[in-house]
Amino acid sequence: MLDQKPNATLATTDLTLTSDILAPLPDELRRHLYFTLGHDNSKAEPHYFYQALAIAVRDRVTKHWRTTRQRFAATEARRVHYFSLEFLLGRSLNNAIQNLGLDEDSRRALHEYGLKLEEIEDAEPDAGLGNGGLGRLAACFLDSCANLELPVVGYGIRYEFGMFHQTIRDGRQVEGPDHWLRDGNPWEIERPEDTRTIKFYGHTQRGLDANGKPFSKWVGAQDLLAVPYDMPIPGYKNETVNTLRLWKAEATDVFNLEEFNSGNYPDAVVQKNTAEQISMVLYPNDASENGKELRLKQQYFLVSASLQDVLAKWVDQHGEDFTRFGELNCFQLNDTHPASAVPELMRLLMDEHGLDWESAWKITSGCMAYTNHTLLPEALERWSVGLFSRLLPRLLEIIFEINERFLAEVAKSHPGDMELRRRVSLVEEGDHPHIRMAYLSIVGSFSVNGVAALHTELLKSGLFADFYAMWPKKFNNKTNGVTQRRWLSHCNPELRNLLYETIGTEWESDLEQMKKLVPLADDAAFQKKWATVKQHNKKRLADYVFENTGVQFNTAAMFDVQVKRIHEYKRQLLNVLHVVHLYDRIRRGDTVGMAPRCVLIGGKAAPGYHVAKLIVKLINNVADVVNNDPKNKDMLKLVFFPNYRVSSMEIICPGTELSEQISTAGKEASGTGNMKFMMNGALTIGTLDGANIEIREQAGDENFFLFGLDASGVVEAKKTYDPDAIIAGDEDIRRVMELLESGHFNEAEPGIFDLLTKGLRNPQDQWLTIADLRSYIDAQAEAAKVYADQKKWNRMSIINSATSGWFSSDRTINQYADEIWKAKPLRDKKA
Ligand code: B1H
Repeated sequence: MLDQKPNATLATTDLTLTSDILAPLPDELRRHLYFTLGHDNSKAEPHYFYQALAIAVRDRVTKHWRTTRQRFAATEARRVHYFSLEFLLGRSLNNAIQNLGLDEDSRRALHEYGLKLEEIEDAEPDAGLGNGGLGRLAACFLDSCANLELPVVGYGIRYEFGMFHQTIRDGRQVEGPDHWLRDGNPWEIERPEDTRTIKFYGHTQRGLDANGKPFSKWVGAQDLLAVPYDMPIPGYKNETVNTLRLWKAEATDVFNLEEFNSGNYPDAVVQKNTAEQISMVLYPNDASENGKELRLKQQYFLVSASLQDVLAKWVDQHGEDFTRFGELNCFQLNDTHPASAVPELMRLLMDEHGLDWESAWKITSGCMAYTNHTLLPEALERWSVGLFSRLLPRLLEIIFEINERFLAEVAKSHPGDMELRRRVSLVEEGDHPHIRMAYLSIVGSFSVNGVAALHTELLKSGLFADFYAMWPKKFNNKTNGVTQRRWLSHCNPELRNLLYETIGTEWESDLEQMKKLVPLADDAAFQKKWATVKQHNKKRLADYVFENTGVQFNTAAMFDVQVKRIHEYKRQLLNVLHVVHLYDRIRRGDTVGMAPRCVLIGGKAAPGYHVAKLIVKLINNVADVVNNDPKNKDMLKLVFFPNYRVSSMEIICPGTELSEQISTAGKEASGTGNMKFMMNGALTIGTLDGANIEIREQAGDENFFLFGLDASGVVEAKKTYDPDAIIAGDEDIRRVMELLESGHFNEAEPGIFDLLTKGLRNPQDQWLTIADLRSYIDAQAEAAKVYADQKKWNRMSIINSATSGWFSSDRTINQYADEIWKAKPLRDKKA
């Protein structure tokens, strides 16, 4: 079946040639189906076609992967290592097909079997190795780094189970396991030769070396293995393929053998399980306390394996000379989750490579960079000193010494200011002292960045003000972005084609080109095409909603969407209150000026977050009542979309008209869903929070539905907040609360929502939902009014897409590369 080229033989020793003997894609598909998977092609399930096509495409990726590695190895330039506990990749097949320009070939190959590419792509499970925005950001960043040909490697954990699977039973969230690797993963290659050994527990021993210098050793530790699995990250049509290296935990053979020989076979197996637990499951908490020993183990496991990996490659190339290590390496820490990289690099440089403290510190603090993603106090990591000393005794020693030296400096620069020293100490004192991981990251890094302009300002003026006063130059902003290859080109093929015919193809690697649409915003012919595309995407979304919920969306109605993790600060409750308000109006017969709406809410609640789970239940109950009320003749629909994930956003965001970005101002660091919606022509209704502010700046105030308090207004309002008075003084709001509190949505289960309604009425309510409700209702009415004028709406929609260039992760990554990493693209000079 192989295309026998005369000069290509499998016996060749030049591996670069083997890729040239790949047959045309249809032949490769057949070969893999038949030989690799052992299937009779006439009866195979879509799943096997997916596998076969994925392997065939991967083989083509492999060629560029090898040449990229060779190119990087041959160049002396700063390498970047992106450390993250999460990489929310979603699906890989279409991404690879698109980036390698294999779309037509793939379709042709499947056509022979009467199959469509889309059906086959649906058989791929999402790689859900992340919670939400932070994990998806890491995935978008890898895509942009490959697109820009930057020498960046992602380092993470190969969780056996990703983000849990969510189903809804009786309106409540039920979690199920996400065994995404069950049928094998064609996108990974195991690299056992790069296995690293990781230590836990034990204790430290102090002594004097031959020169009489004191040293400390980590002894009596338990070992386990970190085995790397590499995933290719293809760049967009540039023959660059970068690497995401994910570690799997395994027990060491030595350990098992000892137990086995002592006749203790069951114990050996138990040890193996304990070791493998470390990479077993992603913690699904998103921006709130994890606090568990296993989580700290995961963090250190990732950090130690990755640093050892980088150091081993350094030593291969440069021997034990670390003079230029800091100049040629940079570690970007995705929040504090990998913050133990600071003491671990110190340990490796000193204990394993013999450097003294000063040299090790100069290197470490010169190559670590830290990104903060949240101001929420419950998400700021603090690890108990007790746990740290048990699990990572040598690291704790190093952290204490970093702290001592740092506080001595503070004492010198601020003599007598004990209060300052207490505030900035890496150790929070008390009955149960804790390590403040954010402070450790700041002290150990040369760069600290926030993820949107407002967020960075709030870091500087609030949370990290003392550190900002000490080191103003360390602090910088890098507003988040998303990759337009996935979030426009791939997920919205009809819009992609319209853009191709209107402004060409350059926007795929330079999103600022979208500006060329601005002059067309009022062009009647273009508006018509624009509206037709949106209409088709709404149909696609309506079908998807029907398949997943049984609820039929009317495609003539406004599609109003809020998808993100369920969290009080994101205020899904505010959205529900508005829906209840519309429902109340419909029941009163007051529908003048109301636009028919289909409201979709989706997202996962952390399994232990009771209030968030109750909000899911409320959404489902309200949906049930609203959708089945005979008075409601298709004016209003509400659905809770189950198991929201990357691949569902790919269908949801092109079909969305109104994007809900309604967090309490000052709480959402950036948001990235907001950017995906904007690119796809949705209008935003939102507060002045996170990147919403920049979205409004780019699109223009007149193309954004603004409401609510701003961040300083929130601080001010809290002082005198009286929700009961607001409710009593506003007839619409009073009626909404009455409906909720009368049990109208929970007749069979009285009282179940009391926690929520009491929370809304609580003067201490942190999220100020009632404070913003009037303003929100009015902004929603304004949106409905504009929606009635489709010419105006389409104009605003076009302007939003046209001005979304700033929100490409290519722009973000260019800024990281220029301003933090000092990394240069390794251009493949094409002939
Ligand atoms: C964000 C997290 C997060 N901020 C802890 N913080 C986690 C914190 O498992 N944990 O322990 C997981 C995630 N995630 C999000 O980051 C912000 O809330 C968004 O506003 C932001 O857009 C996103 C990317 O910067």
